[in-house]
Amino acid sequence: MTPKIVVYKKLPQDVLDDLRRHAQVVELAPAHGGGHAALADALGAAWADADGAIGASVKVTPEMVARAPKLKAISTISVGVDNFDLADLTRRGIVLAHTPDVLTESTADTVFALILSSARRVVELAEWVKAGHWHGSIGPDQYGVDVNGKTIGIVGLGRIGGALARRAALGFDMRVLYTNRHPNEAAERAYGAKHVPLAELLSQSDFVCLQVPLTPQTRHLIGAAELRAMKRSAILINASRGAIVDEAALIAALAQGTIAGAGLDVFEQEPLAADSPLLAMRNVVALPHIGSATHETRYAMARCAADNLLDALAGRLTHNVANPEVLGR
Ligand code: 8YV
Repeated sequence: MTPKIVVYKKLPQDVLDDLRRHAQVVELAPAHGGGHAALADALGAAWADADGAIGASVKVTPEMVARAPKLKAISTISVGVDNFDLADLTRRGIVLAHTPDVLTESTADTVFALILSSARRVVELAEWVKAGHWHGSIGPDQYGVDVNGKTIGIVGLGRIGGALARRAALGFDMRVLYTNRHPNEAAERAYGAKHVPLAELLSQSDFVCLQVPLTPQTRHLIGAAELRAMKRSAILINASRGAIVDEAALIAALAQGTIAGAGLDVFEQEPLAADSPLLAMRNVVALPHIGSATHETRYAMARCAADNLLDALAGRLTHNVANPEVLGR
């Protein structure tokens, strides 16, 4: 029996064609930014007898899953799996596959782009030049701070955190501190990374980089107290999930000078509201969740997710690839 697959994110044509060779495919690419509501409405009959689904950037709730009684597998085109209720999927015996590894290096590059552009005020000064303000040699008012030789604190030294540690230590001679559920001995040997409590990381780091998955335990991990524990000269970098930071507390901390700045690729609500106070702050670099957004990497993610789905439907992938025990390494 040919399986039925619902596709809810635009796929490269050759990947879609490949799926069509193995399954009946129904495309439900919601309008950009359609999100949860648009998908829930668009799912309708197509979802009710789906065997598999592939997509990203939309919350797939237990209520939606209950409306698809034949569902055997969901393949998310992302490494993050916070759009799913893992316990509910496990209880229903539904495989959830994700796309780790293929996006590690691109995402670590994005984190370093945030570090460098925040520290050296790249976005602000590029806009300053474009606005015609450059009339002579720049002065202390335009100076940034060094990245090389400074201390980076990586909260969550998993795949992306490890790639970040490599860039920091080998590329920028930085001291690497990290917190993690388990020590990462490979990073300690290769990059001199030091496993420390969060409080020590916050008080010692010039750049605090959040690289943990969003789980009930990491939601608002960084709040007012944690921001106060940081150096006043420190910069917070977040390219993992917005809700790991209490955004209201971050806005207050930036306004009060508790920390020096922030480089953000993710936000509690996305897209970020045009009237967010963050966008009026000179010491904030805000990006639209571009962590893995290169042509090469997004193609590799789509290819990986399609292969995962076909493997799961063929019974070659029979467990939750993304399960709580795996997350957070
Ligand atoms: C986006 C990401 O999800 O992989 C993740 O968890 O946050 C990003 O890669 C991407 O938009 C998925 O298509």
